[in-house]
Amino acid sequence: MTNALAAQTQDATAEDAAARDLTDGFHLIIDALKLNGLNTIYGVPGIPITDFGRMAQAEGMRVISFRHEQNAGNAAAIAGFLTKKPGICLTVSAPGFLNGLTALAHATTNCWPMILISGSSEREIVDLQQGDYEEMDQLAIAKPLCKAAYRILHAEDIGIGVARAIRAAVSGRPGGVYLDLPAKLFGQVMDAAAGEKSLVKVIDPAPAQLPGADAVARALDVLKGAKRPLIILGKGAAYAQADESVRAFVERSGIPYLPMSMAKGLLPDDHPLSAGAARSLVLKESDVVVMVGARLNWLLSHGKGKQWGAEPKKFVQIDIEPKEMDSNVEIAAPLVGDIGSVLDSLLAGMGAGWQKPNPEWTDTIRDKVDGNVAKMAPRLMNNNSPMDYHGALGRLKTIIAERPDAILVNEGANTLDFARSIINMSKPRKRLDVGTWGVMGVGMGSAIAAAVETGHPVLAIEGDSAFGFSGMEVETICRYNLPICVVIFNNNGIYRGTDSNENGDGDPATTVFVPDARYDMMMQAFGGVGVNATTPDELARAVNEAMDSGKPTLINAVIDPTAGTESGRIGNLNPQSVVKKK
Ligand code: OXT
Ligand code: ADP
Ligand code: MG
Repeated sequence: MTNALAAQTQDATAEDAAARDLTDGFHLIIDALKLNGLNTIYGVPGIPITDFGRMAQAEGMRVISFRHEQNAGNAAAIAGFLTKKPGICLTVSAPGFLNGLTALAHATTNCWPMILISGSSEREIVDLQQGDYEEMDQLAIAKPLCKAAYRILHAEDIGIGVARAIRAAVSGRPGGVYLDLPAKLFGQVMDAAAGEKSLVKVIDPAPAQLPGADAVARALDVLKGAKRPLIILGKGAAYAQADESVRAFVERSGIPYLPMSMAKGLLPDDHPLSAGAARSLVLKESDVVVMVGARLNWLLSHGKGKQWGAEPKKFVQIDIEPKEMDSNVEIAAPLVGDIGSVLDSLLAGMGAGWQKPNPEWTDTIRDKVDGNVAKMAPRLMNNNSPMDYHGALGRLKTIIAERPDAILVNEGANTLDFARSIINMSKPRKRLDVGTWGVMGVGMGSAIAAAVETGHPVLAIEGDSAFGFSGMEVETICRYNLPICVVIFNNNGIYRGTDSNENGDGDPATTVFVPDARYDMMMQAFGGVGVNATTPDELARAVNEAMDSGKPTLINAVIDPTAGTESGRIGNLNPQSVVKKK
């Protein structure tokens, strides 16, 4: 070895040693996330977080790069719902942050844990409003739209900052948390040993919350006095992963249950106590209603009005959030606690002498369910071309029944409402949809997170409008080769494809799209499988093939443009104009 080379080698070793003793913001954030079992990031790269994404990937994290932050955020939100751990979304400053913020607000509204981590510009310049690159006071903007918002300014605070974010996201009522990381933080250097010591592994992030004995006794008293009791299961019950307790409570009590949309499958939809196909009847006729992780919001007409019948009802409500009680109507027996603990306490209190409801009540419900199911059955068999919702969904119902582990993603208006009532779910957390806001655009993000988090095949049933909000992510699906089959219910528009513009200026009506578009070709553009299906049989063949092969697939399902109705089943929420047309 020449002297010069030996000297060079020595320098390099000294440098390596020095480097080994130091760490920086980049690595501390990665280490803090990994220490807490958060190993997947959904995001879009760019200044100042490009290198962070690269390093996270190099350090063994799964980093899924999207085409738009809102979709990455929706993926993180649904990852939170599926795993009970905060889903992580990573965005660049100002515009990227704002793109992710809708998803953070969506996660908060739905009570799902998520952390939006965003890079931000230089504090000194932002605070003096001197016009930095992508300048924005992101922390202030995020605060009203999420459960908690924090900023970390110093590398030694990263451990505590990440721990705070995790605890805020998952404890109590889960929700979205914003974590602001100014660009300068990433490069801050500190001693590696001190850095390691500064990290925090969050112990018991969502502690069990037991209800008081008096609250349990009160609830059981109310239930014992019921003649026509009903259980409503909400997506909080699905989130809680207390599946055995939910099943035991329903079956031991013998009380019929109504699943909210994302609670379908907690018990199989064809369970003898399911009142899903007798919704109107049970809401109207029940006298005592036990809410389990469901809110009395717009989806349940706020617990009052015509839908709930003339007789006053008594509500028992199980929720982790005390403020939820009495939010819309009086709650006769509030049970504040986590669903598993509360249901187990109720089960213990029911004892051996528990009286199941009078068969007159359960038989009436059974008759209604059987009647409604029988009425729908023949419509699901049709092989019409162009397809209607029933013919197409009838085939997809069979496919989901044959593949109980597959995850169903669903958005649209008619596409959503018909699929919800037609397709039975048989396992918990297998149905992912538009949630509390009825928001379009969650489809591809949800599908990607479902595939990434569970490894199971995903069937995404999408209205053509709904799909358009996140459609570019088909490239992401192909890039990561995910087992996702997207079926677009293409009826040429929003609700129907038949509207015309009464102005006569030649512009299309506001609710219609390019007729007979071939969405399948979008998938082909990125190397996936694209199929145009014009009959239910063709559709079934293509979906079965996709679910068997696991290849990224998009099926353009040609639906009769006249088949849908305005706003699906919630047309009543549209305001009406009193001005007569000229
Ligand atoms: O008991 P009764 O007799 O009443 O019968 C009920 C059940 O008992 C029975 N049933 C059954 N019968 C037989 N067999 C079985 N298995 C069975 N199961 C049930 O069926 C009926 C109905 O049951 P269901 O569904 O349980 O009950 P119901 O009464 O519908 O429940 C009430 C609700 C409120 C709980 C329910 O309707 C619900 O969950 N609704 C959610 C609705 C929703 O969120 N919709 C999405 C929003 S609409 C609109 O806003 C859209 N936009 C605007 C927009 C949005 N949203 N977001 C953003 C970011 N920008 C803009 C847009 C752009 S939708 C939309 C696009 C639409 O176009 P697409 O092309 O995407 O879609 P298409 O419409 O297909 O064209
Ligand atoms: P749905 O739309 O299905 O009716 P909501 O989102 O309205 O459901 O309600 C979910 C409820 O579940 C929220 O009020 C939330 O506080 C509650 N919740 C979430 N997780 C838990 C849990 N582990 N234990 C008890 N309640 C929970
Ligand atoms: Mg449509």
